[in-house]
Amino acid sequence: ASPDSPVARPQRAAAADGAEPGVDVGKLRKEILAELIYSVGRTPETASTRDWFVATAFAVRDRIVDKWVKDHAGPQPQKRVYYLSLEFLIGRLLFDALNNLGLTEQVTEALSGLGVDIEKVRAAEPDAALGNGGLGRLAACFMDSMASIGVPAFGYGIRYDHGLFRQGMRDGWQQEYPEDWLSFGNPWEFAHPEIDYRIGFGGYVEQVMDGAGPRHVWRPAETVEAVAFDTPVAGWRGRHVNTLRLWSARAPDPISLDAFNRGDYVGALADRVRIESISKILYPSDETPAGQELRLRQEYFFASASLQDLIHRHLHEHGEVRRLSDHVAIQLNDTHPAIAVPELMRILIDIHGLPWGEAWDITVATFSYTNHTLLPEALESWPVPLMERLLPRHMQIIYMINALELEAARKRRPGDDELLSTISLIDENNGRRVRMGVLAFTGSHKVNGVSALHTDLMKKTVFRELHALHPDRIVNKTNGITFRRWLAQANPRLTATLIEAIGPGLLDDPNELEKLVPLAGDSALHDKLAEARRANKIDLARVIAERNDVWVDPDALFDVQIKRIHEYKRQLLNLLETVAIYNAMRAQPMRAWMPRVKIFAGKAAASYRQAKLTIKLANDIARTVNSDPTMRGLLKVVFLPNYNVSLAECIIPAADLSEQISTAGMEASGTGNMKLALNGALTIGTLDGANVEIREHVGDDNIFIFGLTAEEVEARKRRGFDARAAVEASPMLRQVLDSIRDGVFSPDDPTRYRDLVEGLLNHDTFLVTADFDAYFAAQRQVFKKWRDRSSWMRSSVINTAKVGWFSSDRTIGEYASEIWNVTPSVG
Ligand code: T68
Repeated sequence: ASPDSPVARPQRAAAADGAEPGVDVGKLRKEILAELIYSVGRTPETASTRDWFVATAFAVRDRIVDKWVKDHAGPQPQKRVYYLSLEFLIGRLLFDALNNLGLTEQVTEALSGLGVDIEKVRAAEPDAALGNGGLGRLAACFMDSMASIGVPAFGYGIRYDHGLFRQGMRDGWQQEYPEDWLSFGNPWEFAHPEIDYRIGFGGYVEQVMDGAGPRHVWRPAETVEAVAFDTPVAGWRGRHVNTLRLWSARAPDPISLDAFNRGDYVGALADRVRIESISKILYPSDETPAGQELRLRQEYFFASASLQDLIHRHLHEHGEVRRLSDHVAIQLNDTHPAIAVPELMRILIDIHGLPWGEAWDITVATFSYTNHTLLPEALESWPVPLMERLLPRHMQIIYMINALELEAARKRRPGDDELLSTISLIDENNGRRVRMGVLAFTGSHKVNGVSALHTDLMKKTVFRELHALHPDRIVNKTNGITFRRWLAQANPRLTATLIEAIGPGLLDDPNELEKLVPLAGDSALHDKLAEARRANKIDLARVIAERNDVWVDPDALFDVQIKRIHEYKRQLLNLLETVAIYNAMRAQPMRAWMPRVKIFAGKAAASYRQAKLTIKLANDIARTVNSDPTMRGLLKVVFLPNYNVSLAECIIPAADLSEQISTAGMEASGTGNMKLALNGALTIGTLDGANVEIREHVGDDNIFIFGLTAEEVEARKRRGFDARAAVEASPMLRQVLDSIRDGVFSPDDPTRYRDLVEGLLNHDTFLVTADFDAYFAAQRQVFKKWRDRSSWMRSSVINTAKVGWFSSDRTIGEYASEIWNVTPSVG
């Protein structure tokens, strides 16, 4: 089966969108038809599903544009927010737009009148995957929320020709294939070849004298043009429309005619290919440093284009740069755009002639920075020689910032050399590198973590010294998700049931979900919810059958772990429990086992061997278990290939159990945990990231918490953790590891997992063995509850009812008031 085959979708709930009554279906039908003929150049007789998609998208886009143009006309009375992110994991946009404009019903009807099934049209849209995982998806949710609550904003990023790779499986091993979302064009975007900025690289810095004294001039050796592509982002009920502006790299000279005329046709294009490679491909690095020049070029390319663009707009509206921070707030999504800090300094000083002190005050007042990880290997740093070669003026500015900051710190804590070396922008321990985290921190007035625990750990670990020097700088902004996509669009059946129970107010205000609490024990509601969920599970079962050729029982418990594959996320722990259950079921086949399906999905970074081996192990276990007749279908294991936003929208509404089992202290927040809880799955998880706050909201009885806490993890590691002793103490774990090591799941290559098991015993960095028994016990609690249908359903309702707080509208509201100092115009 093709990994991109359409996902079956149910009928939508009436009024589950921002319905604008009075939109004439006949008129819409005419508009779609006109787009098909005049913009796509097809007739209904010759149109493919893709052509219909493009025609529909154009018709919908037209309705957004009027408002968009109005929202961008003239100076903004409000401060504008610029969200700089190297990733926007937006997924498909058609239903986003339809839902927010309240056109879902009408467009469904209009298309149906033309003999076209909207679900097929929906599936014809490529899934825009300009991001790796949570960080990129968060940026997409934030764009929706900023438009919905009325924060005037631009998202700035890169228009990669190829997004995150498509994941295929060959013999159970992950294969990466290029992704090609633009191959048929993109009806949502407006190309603006006239909006183009020059981005320099390399060269040298000169000091020149002008009227005001000495000035630095950077003479780059090479120039790249950044060209704008704009996508309008319409918020809820179309009240506000923002812009996602993505930059594409263009060579100033399209071809070398000299080379061409010499007959060197490849050489004639070589420069262009090299220069334009900047926006060719998304870096497939989830929390592993790319360590490559191209990545640094991407970062500077988009940071510089975005700053030039926003300053141009600011000057046009306000005439001078001195009051930039009154009108502009720039959010750095992780350190990837942190080079914007010295870039703004360069622009203010070298181009606008401001003195250093004033430029620095403006810079710090304008920037703020979000940290998404504490993992030391994921903290970005660049070799000084590389920076000096590529960005010589920026390196001078970085040295200057460093000197002034260290000087200030020395005055406050004389003699504390330890302090100076930890807060220095230059890491001297690893062959001189620029620490981008320190640069982002130093250049920002606010720095935020993404969950309460993560923020707390930031203060105690990576930013301990900087926090001591700037105690008001670090703040928490617990992540959120847009309920419009993750409830209303992804799960129309649940949404319709909820609206029937508590009214449509929940669409505008997620806190209204609390109205479910008094109904949590209502058996009639349970029946309706169970029916909706069963239908979602049948839809997912069909997708599993199609993609994996495995049939799963929709009445089984669907136990779901969907996220990037990473050792700290501990897919391995889940697999070990799977094997333990498999062993137990084989040993006692006649016990009354509850049917369960273990569902995994996620991509591994192409260079991450251990993660790719985990995928292979999952597939090996799946093959063994699924083909074992003694299982009688009571246990099924599935690894769904090519996890992306669209697949998530299909899995999440069908999940019963949500696996959030990272080693405590390592998952900054998680956002899948929120999506699954919202859709009524119960969480089994550690006290990590936002799980901690989810527990506070849903209550202890409605979540399965197990394992070491972040503090205990730290203490264990300090003491030196002995995995062998842990395994000796757990006969079950021993048996599980023996069977994997001895080739029970890899008879074709019995030694395949020997190193994996030995590695676990020698250095269990992520404390898998330490948490195994507790996890196994928690899984037994899950089944105890699952047997008691009404208790399970009650907890499920409470989960949905209590997670309204995790709406990204709430998160954005907090950024607006506590970081950006802007007042949302809606809500
Ligand atoms: C995620 N980070 C966190 N990083 O892991 C997750 N990294 O806990 C959190 O919920 C989410 O951010 C949103 O805050 C990432 O997704 C990356 O994708 C990434 C990409 C490039 C380089 C480093």
